[in-house]
Amino acid sequence: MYDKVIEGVLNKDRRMVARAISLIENNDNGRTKILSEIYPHTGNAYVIGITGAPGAGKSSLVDCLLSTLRQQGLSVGVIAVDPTSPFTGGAILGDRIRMQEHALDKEVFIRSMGTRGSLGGLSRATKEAVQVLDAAGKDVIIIETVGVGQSEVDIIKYADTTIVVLTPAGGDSVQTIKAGIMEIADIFIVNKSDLPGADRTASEISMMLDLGGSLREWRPSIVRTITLDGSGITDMHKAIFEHRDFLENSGHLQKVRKERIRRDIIDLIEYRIKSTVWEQISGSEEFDLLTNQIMSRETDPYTAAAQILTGINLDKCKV
Ligand SMILES: Nc1nc2c(ncn2[C@@H]2O[C@H](COP(=O)(O)OP(=O)(O)OP(=O)(O)O)[C@@H](O)[C@H]2O)c(=O)[nH]1
Ligand SMILES: [Mg+2]
Repeated sequence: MYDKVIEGVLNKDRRMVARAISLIENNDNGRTKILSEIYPHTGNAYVIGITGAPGAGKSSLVDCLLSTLRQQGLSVGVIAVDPTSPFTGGAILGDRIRMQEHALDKEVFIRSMGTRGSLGGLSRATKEAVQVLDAAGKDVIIIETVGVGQSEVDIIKYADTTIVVLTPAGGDSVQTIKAGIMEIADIFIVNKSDLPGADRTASEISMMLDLGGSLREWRPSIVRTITLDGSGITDMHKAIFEHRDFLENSGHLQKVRKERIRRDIIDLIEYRIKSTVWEQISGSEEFDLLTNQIMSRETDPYTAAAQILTGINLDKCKV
């Protein structure tokens, strides 16, 4: 069965792409096989991350971007990560309506992913879904995620170009947005620029960049957009490709991708060790006993950890 899925992905069969992502998401037994066999066919897609507060207009911007990318003849995959939704395996209603026109386009694949699965599973599954779309020949992959938790910031680390969407609303949006998210932006979008305060928001971002005295060679672009009438969308598109050119010409793209591979290997090793250890200690009497001994101060967690480790068989995680 897995061979059929793998072949389907490589042949750009949409149903099989969807199937592969579901299997990965559910941590199916075939997950590793699928991912390792498609891996040689990955590395060609350009990944764009788009993040920002709930309702900032991310999906609307993705929809506009889909149009410009399609006009360029590029095939596109979209993964909308919805950390608030336990549902998965299909588009969220709002996004479905917003991107409806593109959903019928065979060169566009839209998928939303919820929080089903374990902690940290969200970023893992999203990262792996990117690999599936990459192997299926998508030229560009867009990850939309609400900029709230650490897990979402982690996902964005897998993007080549990261777009942070802000809105003029409130006036102090720039101050309240999480520092971690500000730092990962390659492009700032001030969406809903039809609302008052857009200029102020844009200049606040600019000031913040000046104050930051950033050592980064790339100064993030600031683009004002109105998705309602498409204003600024061409500029956003241009900014993305300028950033891509910068990454390619400066050698940063290679560097960043290499760093990402190293992190992937470490993540995989950690994951295997953790689950092997967990399998062996959960429900073990020794674990229970030591916990009680720590409670009564007969021993301490440091000694206990060392003692447990001596009994752990790590051979199991090497296969
Ligand atoms: N005035 C105005 N409203 C906009 C603009 N762009 C989007 N909106 C509206 O903002 C609301 C949220 O848009 P979405 O594109 O769903 O925003 P989002 O960031 O994807 O939202 P979540 O995925 O729920 O976090 C919708 O009602 C849009 O119609 C804009 O440029 N101007
Ligand atoms: Mg959205």
